[in-house]
Amino acid sequence: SSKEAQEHLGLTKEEIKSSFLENLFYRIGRIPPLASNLDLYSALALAIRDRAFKQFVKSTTEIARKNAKSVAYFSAEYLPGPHLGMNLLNLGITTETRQALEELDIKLEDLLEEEVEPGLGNGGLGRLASCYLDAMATQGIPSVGYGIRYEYGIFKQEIKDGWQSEATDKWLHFGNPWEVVRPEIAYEVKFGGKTEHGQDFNKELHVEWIPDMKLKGTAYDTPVLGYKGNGIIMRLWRSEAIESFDFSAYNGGDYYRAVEKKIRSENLTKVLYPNDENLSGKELRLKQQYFFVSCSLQDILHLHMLQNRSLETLHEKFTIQLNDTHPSISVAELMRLLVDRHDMEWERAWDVTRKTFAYTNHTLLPEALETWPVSLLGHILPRHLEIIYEINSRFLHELRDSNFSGEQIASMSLIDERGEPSVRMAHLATVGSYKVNGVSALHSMLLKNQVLSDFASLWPEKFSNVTNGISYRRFLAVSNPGLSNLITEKIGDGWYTRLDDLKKLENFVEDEEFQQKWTEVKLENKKVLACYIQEQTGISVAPEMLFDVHVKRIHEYKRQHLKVLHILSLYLRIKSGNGNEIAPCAFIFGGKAAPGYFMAKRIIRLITAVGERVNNDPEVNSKIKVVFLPNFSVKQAQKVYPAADLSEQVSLAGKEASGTGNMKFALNGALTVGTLDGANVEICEEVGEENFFLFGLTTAEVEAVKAEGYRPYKLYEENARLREVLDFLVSEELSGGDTELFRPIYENLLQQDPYLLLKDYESYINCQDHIHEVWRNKKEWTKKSILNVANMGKFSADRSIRDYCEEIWKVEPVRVS
Ligand code: 26R
Repeated sequence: SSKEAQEHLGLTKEEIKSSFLENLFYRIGRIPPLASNLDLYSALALAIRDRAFKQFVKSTTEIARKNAKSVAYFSAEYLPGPHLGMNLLNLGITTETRQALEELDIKLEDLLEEEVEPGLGNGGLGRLASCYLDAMATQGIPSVGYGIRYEYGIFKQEIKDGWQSEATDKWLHFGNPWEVVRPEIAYEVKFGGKTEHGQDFNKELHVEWIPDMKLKGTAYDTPVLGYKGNGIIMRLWRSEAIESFDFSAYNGGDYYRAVEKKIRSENLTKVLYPNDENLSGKELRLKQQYFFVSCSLQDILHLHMLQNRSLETLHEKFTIQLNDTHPSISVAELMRLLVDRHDMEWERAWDVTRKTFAYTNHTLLPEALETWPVSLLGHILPRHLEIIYEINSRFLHELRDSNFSGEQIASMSLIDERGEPSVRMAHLATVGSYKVNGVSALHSMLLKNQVLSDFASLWPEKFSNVTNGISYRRFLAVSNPGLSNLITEKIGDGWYTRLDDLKKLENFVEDEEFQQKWTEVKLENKKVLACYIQEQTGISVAPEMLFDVHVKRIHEYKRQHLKVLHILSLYLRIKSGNGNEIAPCAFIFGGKAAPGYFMAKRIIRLITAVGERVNNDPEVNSKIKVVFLPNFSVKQAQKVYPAADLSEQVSLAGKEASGTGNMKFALNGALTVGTLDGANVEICEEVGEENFFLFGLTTAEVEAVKAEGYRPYKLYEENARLREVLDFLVSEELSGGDTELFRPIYENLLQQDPYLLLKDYESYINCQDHIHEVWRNKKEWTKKSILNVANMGKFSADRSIRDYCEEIWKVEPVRVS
C-alpha cells in the first residue's frame, strides 16, 4: 500500500515530524520554543534534503547497474529557485509535512517564506537549465547538471530615488541546507604558463603544459528531485587553493603571502558576472568558464573509467550539452585531456569529441556572441590556444576541399581576423559538436539561415530545433495552488506529468460555474500580489484592475520602453479628458539591468518616474497605476505569474530567442500581448490567434524596413500623437525639472531607434485598445484564459527533454520505483 511505501521511505507524518525535531535539536542546536523561523526552516530543509539524497542514491545505483548512457548538462548558470516547496511536492509529502508542523504549532507557509534562493544565473538561460534538471529527474534520465558554485549570485536590486542600485547577494550567509560538500571529489585546474613540445619515452610527440598557477575545484552537490521517484544532482564547483596552507611560505615566515594565495584561489568562483547579452571580455570570466569545464570533464572521464575500459567509448556513455557557448572551451579541454593526458591519437580524440558534445544557442544578438581575444586566451590557456589553432587549420582545409570561397572561409574560421584576432566561441562549439540547436522554431530557423548559415550548408543534418519548455510543477502546481486545485478537481492531477492532459480543460470552457471559480481564483491571487506590492513599494493597486505585467531582464530589445510609451499615451489621454474607454489597470514591471548598461538603467528610472507622476495624480490614479517591483527573482516570479491578467512579450521580432516567461504567464491563465518573436509564435499557434493579442512587424518586415533605411524621425514628424508622447519624455512635468534625465532615451529613439519602437508603436497602441475592449467582456476574457491554459501542453520542459533525448542525446530513461 502507499502507506507502507511511505513508511519505508520515512515519509509519513510521524516520521517527518520526528526527523524535523531531531534535525532541529542535533544539527541546528535548538528546541522549538527557542527557535526562530530560520532555525525551523533549516531543520525542515535538512530533513527533506536527506530524503532527496536517498532518491538520488537509488537512481544512481540503478544507472550504474545498467551502465546506462548519461547526459551531462554544462551550464555556467542555474536559477533553481526555492527548493523546499518543490521537494515536498516531488516527494508527495506537502500535506503530511503541513500537518506534522501544525501539530507543533508551526505554519509551513512561514517556513517557505524563509528560504533564500540561489541566484546563480542572470535570467532565461539559467532558469531554463534548472527547469531541465527538474524534467530530466522526473523522467528518470541519467543526468548531472554541472556548474559553478558562485559565492555571490546575481546582485540584489534595490530602488533608491528611482534608480537601480546593486547590493551583494549573500545567499550563503545563513548556510545552505540543500548542498553537501564532497571534499574527496576534487580536481586540479591549471592556468597560464607555457607549453613544451617534446618526445616521451616511446619517442612519441608529447606536449607538456607548465602552468604558472594551479588550483583545486571541489564538488558541492545539491539533489534535484523528479516528480514521485527519481533524483539527480546538480554538481557545482567551488575554487580553492591546492594546499589549504602554503607551508614553504609559512616556514619562510611569509604568512601573509601564503594566505593571499589561498584568497586568490578562492576568488575565482566568488561572483557571477551580471551581464546578460552583453560581453564584458573579462579575464576572470574566461577563467571561471575554463575552471568549471575542466573539473566537470575530469569528473566525467573518471566516472567513465570506473565502468568502462577505454575512453574511446566515451560518447557511447556520455553526452554533454553545452548551454550556450559559456562552456564551449570544453571542446579544446576534452581534446587536451584525451591527447595530452590519455595519449589518444588526435584523429581518434577528435572523433570522440565531436560525438560527445551538442551545443544549444540561446541568442542571435551580435553583442552577445562570445569571442575571446587570442592574446588573452593564449595567456591563460596556452595549450588550448594551440589546440584551437590545430582544430581550425584542419577545419579550414576541409572547407577548401569543399570549394567554399575565400570570403566564406574567413567568415567561418574559428578565428576572427578582422581587428584584434579573437576566437569565435560559437564556431568552436559548432565545429566540435554533433548537433546544434536553437530554442524555438523561429530562432532555430534564423540560426540556420543567418548566423550559422555557412555551417548549415556544410552540415545540414547537424542543425535542429528544440523549443524551450518550463516546469509545470514549479510554475503551476507549487506556485499557484488555487488554480492547480481547480484544474485537478476537473481533470485529475495527470497534468503534473502528462503533457496533453490540460487539453481536457477545453471541455469546461462553457461551464459557467467553472468560469466563475476560475475568475475567483485569479482575483484571490491578485489580492495576494496587491498586498505584496503594497508591502514592497507602498503603492496600492486595486485587485479589480487589469494586471498588465512586464517582468524579465531589462534590455532595449525587450522594449520595456515601448510599454512606457503606451502608459504615457494613456496618461495624456486621461489628462485631456478622453480616457473613458480605458479600463482601470495596473502596470507592473520587474527585472534587473546589467550594472554597466546605461540605457537599461535609464529605462528603470523612466518607469519609476512615470510611476511617481501617475500614482500621485488623483486625476489619473484611479484609472492607472505603475509599479516597479524591485529584485525580480524566481521566488518573486512565483508570486507574480499567478496574478497576471496580461503578459507583455513585446520584443522586436527576431531578437528574443525564445522567452520562457511567456510560457509561465500563459500557463497561469494570463493572455499574451506579443510580437511574432521567439516562442510567442508557437504559443500563438497553440492557443489560436483569437486567444492571443498579436501586434507588430514580422521578422521579414523588420528586415525590409532596415534594408530600406529606417528613419524614425520621419515617424515622429508624421504622427502627432506619437510626437506628443515622445516630447513628454523630455518635459519638465515628467522629469521634475531635469529635462536631460530622459533625453538619452528620447534621442536614441528619434535618431536610431535600433529596436523599431516607433515603427511598432501604432500597432501596439491599437492592440492595447482592443485588449481593453475584450477585458470589459469578462466572460469572453475568462474563456480565452482557460483556453490558454488548456493549450500549453507543448511548453512543458518534459516535452523539451523528450525532444532532446530522442533527437539529440539518444538517451533513455532508467526508472526506479
Ligand atoms: C556572453 C555573455 C555576456 C552572455 C550572453 C548572453 C551572458 C548571458 C547571456 C544570456 C543569454 C544566453 C540568455 O539568457 N538567453 C536567453 O535564453 C533563454 C533560454 O533559452 C531564452 O528563452 C531567451 O529568449 C534568451 O534571451
